[in-house]
Amino acid sequence: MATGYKMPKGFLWGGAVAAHQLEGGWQEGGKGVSIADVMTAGRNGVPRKVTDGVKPGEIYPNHWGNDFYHRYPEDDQLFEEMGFKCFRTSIAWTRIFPNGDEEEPNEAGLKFYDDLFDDLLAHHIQPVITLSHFEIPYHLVKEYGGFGNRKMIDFFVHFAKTVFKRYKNKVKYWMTFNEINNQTAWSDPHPLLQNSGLELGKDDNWEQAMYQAAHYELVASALTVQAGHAINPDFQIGCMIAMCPIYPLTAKPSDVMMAERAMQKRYWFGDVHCQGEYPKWLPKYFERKGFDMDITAADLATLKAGTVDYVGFSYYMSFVTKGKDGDTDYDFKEPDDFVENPYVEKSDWGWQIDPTGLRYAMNWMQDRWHLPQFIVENGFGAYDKKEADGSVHDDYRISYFHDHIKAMEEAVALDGVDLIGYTPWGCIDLVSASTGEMAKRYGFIYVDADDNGQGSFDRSKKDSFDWYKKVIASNGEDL
Ligand code: P53
Repeated sequence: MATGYKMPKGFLWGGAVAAHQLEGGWQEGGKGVSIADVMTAGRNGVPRKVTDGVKPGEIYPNHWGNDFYHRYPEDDQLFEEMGFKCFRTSIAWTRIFPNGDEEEPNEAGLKFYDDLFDDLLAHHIQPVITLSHFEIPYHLVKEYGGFGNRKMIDFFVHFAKTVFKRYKNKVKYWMTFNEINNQTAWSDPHPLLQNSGLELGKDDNWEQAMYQAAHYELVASALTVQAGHAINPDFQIGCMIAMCPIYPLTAKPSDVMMAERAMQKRYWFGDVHCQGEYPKWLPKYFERKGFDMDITAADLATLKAGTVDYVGFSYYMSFVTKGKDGDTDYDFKEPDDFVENPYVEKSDWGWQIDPTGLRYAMNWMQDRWHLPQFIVENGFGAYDKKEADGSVHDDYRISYFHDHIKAMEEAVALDGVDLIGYTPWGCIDLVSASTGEMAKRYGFIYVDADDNGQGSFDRSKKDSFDWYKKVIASNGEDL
């Protein structure tokens, strides 16, 4: 029965992952150590730690991931069977530049992605590539302080140009920095470490450091967009925003004002990426806070000249905030100023489930940024139970996808949002970014491995595999 709307012709149905969360092979093919390789395993409610190098006795789940490095031919076959038109992954920076500051790239690393992309293309699946997905070379963090240092712009642009030239006939869709805006959150593991590689604790003024690192990343992104278009004018180069709309708890004006401030603080990154300009409130905020920022006139010209072609975004959940009595600055701080939404359910990890929030966010972005959109992550992390016969009855996941895809299709068919494609997160089980668990599973494909890397790593289909296959086969009509 047709319960959904057909998506436009050529719509890119697929799946999404990131190199460090599934490849494993952390020391193979000359790969260097990335920030993900020094992150220990956490658990639900127990944050991961970043250690000073790889320490004996600690568990580092990204060292093995789901072993995609060795098994991708089998996985690509399964993706084709589901009907994938595209597959989003990242290029591990440390496979190409093991330390990050080399002049010459590592040929074995380049060859790995050549082979992977060729295999995907042979299965009629186009690669969609993130350049930086929480994978900064650890050497750049230690020696340069990550994106707290302006030199990082050159290292990143050199990396981007190298892979643009190498894969210019294999990859069309690119993104610069994964979830660049998650750095605004003060939580464990701190997204600043994952994203910008800033060494926290060294800097008393973390907030100023965050804005400075973000600025250098935005300049690097803008230079990358320009370089990419010069290498291949057909490239589509997007940003990647973690889209979690923030609602006011009530109609009380101070709640509404706080929610607006919260949205400004999470989404100004998108304003710079898409419009090439800082929003008006931000210089005022820097001034009020006494932040001493290194933002030059040349940087501002670069930002203007390097706006993105599309908005890539993740959507998992929405948030809620409320105003504070007497706070006329509405100085929103995440996550302290979040409150629970009494109207929605939550996952086992406390992520609020809100399909309408996806349609709301798509409308909000279309009206604000006026660019094509690409949903490059969406999904439901859950504990799965593998039955004795090998099956996994993940009806909760099917239900999550049903409701979110329906909301997405309404945004396209009824609201006119310009959407390129949809790639659910963790289409094959992989290591969780926030907790390092395998047990927080997202996949249509089950991987037999536990949090300590024990198991056969064999692949099998969950019930959601056939459900998603049917959705793709009907181009979104049959949900
Ligand atoms: P995990 C926070 C909020 C929303 C998305 O997350 C987030 C995060 C940071 O964890 O991350 C994205 O694995 C990210 C992926 C990540 C995925 O969402 O913590 O781009 O790398 O795996 C899901 O459940």
